[in-house]
Amino acid sequence: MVTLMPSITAVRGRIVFNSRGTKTIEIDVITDNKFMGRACAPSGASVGKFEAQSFPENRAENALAAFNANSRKFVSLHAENMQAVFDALRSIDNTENYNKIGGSVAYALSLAAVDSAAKALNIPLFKLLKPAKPYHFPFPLGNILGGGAHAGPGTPDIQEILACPVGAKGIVEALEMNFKLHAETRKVIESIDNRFTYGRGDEGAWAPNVDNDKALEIVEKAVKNCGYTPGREMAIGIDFASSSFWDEKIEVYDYSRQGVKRDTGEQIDFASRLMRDYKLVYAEDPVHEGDFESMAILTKKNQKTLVTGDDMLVTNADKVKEAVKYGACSGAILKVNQAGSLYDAINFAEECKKNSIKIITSHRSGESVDSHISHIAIATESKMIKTGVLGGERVAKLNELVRMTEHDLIEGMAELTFA
Ligand code: 2PG
Ligand code: MG
Repeated sequence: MVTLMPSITAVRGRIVFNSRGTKTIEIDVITDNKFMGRACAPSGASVGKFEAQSFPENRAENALAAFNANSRKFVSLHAENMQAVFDALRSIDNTENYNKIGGSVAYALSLAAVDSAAKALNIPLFKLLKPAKPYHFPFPLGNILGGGAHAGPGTPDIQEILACPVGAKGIVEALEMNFKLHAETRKVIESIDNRFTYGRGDEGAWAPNVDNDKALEIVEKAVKNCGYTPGREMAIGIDFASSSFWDEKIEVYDYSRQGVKRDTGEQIDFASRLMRDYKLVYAEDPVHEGDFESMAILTKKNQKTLVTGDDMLVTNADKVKEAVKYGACSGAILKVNQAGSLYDAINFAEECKKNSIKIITSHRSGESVDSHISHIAIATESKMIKTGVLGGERVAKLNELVRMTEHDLIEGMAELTFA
């Protein structure tokens, strides 16, 4: 049987709004005149220095204008061919960070293209991205309680305290465990603060007026109240996002909300203590994005924790090579929009796999209701998917995982052994 490759017959871009109400780029790709793929670029609040730049001169209008001026270059490409889309983007913008056309265009175009190709070929997106088994569900890493760049004054300096239901036997059970913990956490906060307003940050995590230590105690108590043993059925994780409170002039981590400053040695000790005391399964960006040496110390010292680079790696294959030289990470966040196009992100995933670094596919704090990342997580053999717990744009990704249980191609949960 001859399978004809789906060809792009039209593209269309527009400015829409993300979950924070700020402008972003959405692109439609039409394949074979009738199969429409659509993708909307997300955006971060804690942004790595070396990420793709979302918009030229930080204006969504400029990204749309650059896309419209070049849109004909994408017509007649094979929609499933990620490299062809990448090459066309690169013929327009060869800058390292996509500052001419905008990372938002690279993201939305490359995702919309494979979305339309999957529809034309009548296969699920994860199968288009990875044609052969094995396929496994990633563990949902849910943001339970947070602060930092995602919430206002009074909340913890630490950006995210996360839950990973490591004991779950299936994806639906895993999601239910995270929902239960999120609800229980609210009750624990109320029990210590009768003025708690139920405020939540950008990703739906509770944003109470507590310091970092109290925040961790609250989540640990909620885990126990749910009947789970921390680290056994339900494990805790942290995204420190420490670049956002690293003061490079005086070389200290400035926990300004708590009124504490830590130098590099103290930060390593603090992060290690939290990993040990709370049996953390996951620790993201415990030191700032440029400090590969300290990450290496933490990775070596804490082998039961996925010591993960986000701002440090910015979904960039060359950064992974650098990290490997130091032994800097055991885990790596994959966010397509940090890299730019899907092709860039898949290269990053290959580099991680080659070096046995575990992949965690992630949302951004500013999101849409798209659910492509649920497919990308499965196709890249991610161990976890970081998507938040509550909020329509978060639940959209989780519900896509639920729908995926209808594909008997997917064989249970990912293996979560670290050594
Ligand atoms: C992070 C992300 C997602 P942002 O730091 O990992 O949780 O946040 O999208 O704001 O960078
Ligand atoms: Mg992060």
